[in-house]
Amino acid sequence: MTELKNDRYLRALYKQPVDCTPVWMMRQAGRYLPEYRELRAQAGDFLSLCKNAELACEVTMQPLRRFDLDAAILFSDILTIPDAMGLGLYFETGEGPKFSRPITCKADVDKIGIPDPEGELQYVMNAVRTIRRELNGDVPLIGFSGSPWTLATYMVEGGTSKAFTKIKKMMYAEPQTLHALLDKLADSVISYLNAQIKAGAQSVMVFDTWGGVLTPRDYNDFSLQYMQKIVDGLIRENDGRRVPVTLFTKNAGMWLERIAATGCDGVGLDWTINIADAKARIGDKVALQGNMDPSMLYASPERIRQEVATILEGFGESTGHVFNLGHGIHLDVPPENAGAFIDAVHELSRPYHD
Ligand code: 1CP
Repeated sequence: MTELKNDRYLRALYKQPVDCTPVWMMRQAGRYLPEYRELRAQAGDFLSLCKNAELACEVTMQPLRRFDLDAAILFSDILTIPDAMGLGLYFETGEGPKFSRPITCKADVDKIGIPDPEGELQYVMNAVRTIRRELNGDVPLIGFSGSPWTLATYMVEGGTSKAFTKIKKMMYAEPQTLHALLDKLADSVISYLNAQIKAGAQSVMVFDTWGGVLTPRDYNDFSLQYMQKIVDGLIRENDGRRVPVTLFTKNAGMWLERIAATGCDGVGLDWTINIADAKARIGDKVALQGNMDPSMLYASPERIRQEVATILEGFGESTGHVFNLGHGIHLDVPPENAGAFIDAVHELSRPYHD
C-alpha cells in the first residue's frame, strides 16, 4: 500500500475519524487561475492540455501549490469518451464543447464501439500515472467520468443544451435507441474508470450534471439505472485500499435515498438542499460531499467563513463529510477567496472532530 501523507479525504469517505474536515473544489484547476490561463495560451487549446501528460499534470498541481487542498483531481474532461468514440469533439471560443458528428439515430449508436482505455484514451491513463508520480503521496488523486445520461446529452444535442429537446425526443419517441446508447456508455465508463484506478486513481467520481432535468421516473430509467451498473462494475479495492466512488447528480435533492441505495460511498450535493436534511436522510449509509453555493466565493472572506461555519454546523459532529462547492468554481472568482474558503473549512471544522 502506498503511504499517503494526507488521507483525510479518503478517511472521510470511509467514515473514519479525521482531525478536520477535508476539502477540495469541483473544477479546482482552470480558468480562474492566472497560471492556468498562461499555460493554456502556450498550449494553444484545452484539448492539447488534456492530451499532453506533462501539461495535464502541471495543471492538476497548480491549485495544490496555492491552496491547502486535501485531494487532487485529474485534469481532463468528461467528453474524452465521446471523443474517443469518433464524434469529433471541438471547442468553439465562448460556446463550450461541440461535436461535429452527433448521434441522431439507431444506426449511429450501432456504429460506435467501447473505447480502449489503453488505446484511444491512453493519454488519460498517462496523465494519471504522471500525476501520481508528481504527487508523491501528498494527497489522494480523484479520477472521474461523466454519467451515461450526461454524456448522452452532449452526444445527441451536439454540444451544450438548455432545453434538451433532441435527447428528450429520442427518449420518448425512440427509447430503445437511447437505452442502447446509454448501455454502451455505461460499459465504456466502467472500463475507463477501472483503467484510471489501475493507473493510480485512488477514488473516482461520476458527474451527472444533467440528471436533474428528468422526471422522477425517467431519472431512474435513463440515468440512475446506468450509474448503478457502473457502481456494480467498478474495482472497489486497489493497492490494499478501498477505492471510494462518489455519485453527483446536480438538482437531485429529492432523490437522495435512491442515489445512496446504489451502494456508492459518497453522494455529492449541490447547494439547493440543507446538508443537515441530507445527513438525516442518507447519512447513515454514505458520506456526503458539498455543499456551498459556488457563487458564495464572490463574497467577502468574512461572509465566506460565515457560510462555511453554517454548513459545518449543519453537518455536525461526525466524520463522513467532504467539504466542496455544490458545483464547479466560477471562472471569475478571485483566487484569494478560494484560499480563504479552504482555510476556513480546516480551521472552523477542528472543534467538530475533537
Ligand atoms: O480552458 C478552457 O477553455 C476549457 C474549460 C474546461 C475545463 C478547465 C472544460 C471544457 N473542461 C475543463 C476541465 C474539467 N471538466 C474538469 C477538471 C477540472 C479540475 O481540475 O477540477 C472536470 C472534472 C470537468 C468535468 C466536466 N466537463 C463536467 C462535469 C462537471 C460539471 O462541471 O458539471 C461537464 C458537464 C463538462 C463539460 C464541459 N467541458 C468544458 C466545459 C466548458 C464544459 C461545460 C459545458 C456546459 O456547461 O455544458
